[in-house]
Amino acid sequence: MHIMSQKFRVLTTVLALMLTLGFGTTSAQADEVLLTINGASGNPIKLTRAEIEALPATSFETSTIWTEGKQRFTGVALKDLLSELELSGTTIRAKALNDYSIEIPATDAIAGGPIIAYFLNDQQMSVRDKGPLWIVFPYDSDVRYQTEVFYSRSIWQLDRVDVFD
Ligand SMILES: Nc1nc2c(c(=O)[nH]1)N[C@H]1C(S)=C(S)[C@@H](COP(=O)(O)O)O[C@H]1N2
Ligand SMILES: [Mo]
Repeated sequence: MHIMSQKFRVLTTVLALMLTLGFGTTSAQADEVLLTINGASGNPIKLTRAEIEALPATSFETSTIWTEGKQRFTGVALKDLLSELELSGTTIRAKALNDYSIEIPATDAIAGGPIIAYFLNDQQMSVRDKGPLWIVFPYDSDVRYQTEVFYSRSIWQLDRVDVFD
């Protein structure tokens, strides 16, 4: 009887720990607002990690000037983000946590073009590793993307996007 209750206590403690360390952490991150979008409508759209991951996903492999060897990026294509949220405009101003800011012409948002990546090799990226959101182009697919103009549009630690004309 005594041994049983002790086992039960150990079991419930382990379960509680799993909930707080495992499940708890995961849902907190899923609920975290990663991106604030301002379009013509005026009301800012705040997207959590879960909401961003629920948008149509695109993956590609490419090398980059910031990483070694081929890397697999997964995210929402800029094109799909604009269409899913019904955002229109000629220009996308992207801003980073460190207040780096760059304008990306909406004409860049094409199929086979840039994505807002949230996974690098199927793993979340920490702020230290250019995450949690990083606009990446499929550099290997087009030499045009292997230029300073597109490197400058490859904004990491992205947290705000404004779409305007
Ligand atoms: N968040 C963030 N993204 C950024 C930058 C930056 O300062 N902060 N610099 C941009 C510029 S101007 C270029 S050319 C490329 C390359 O930067 P690097 O040479 O410092 O790696 O990253 C771009 N993305
Ligand atoms: Mo640059």
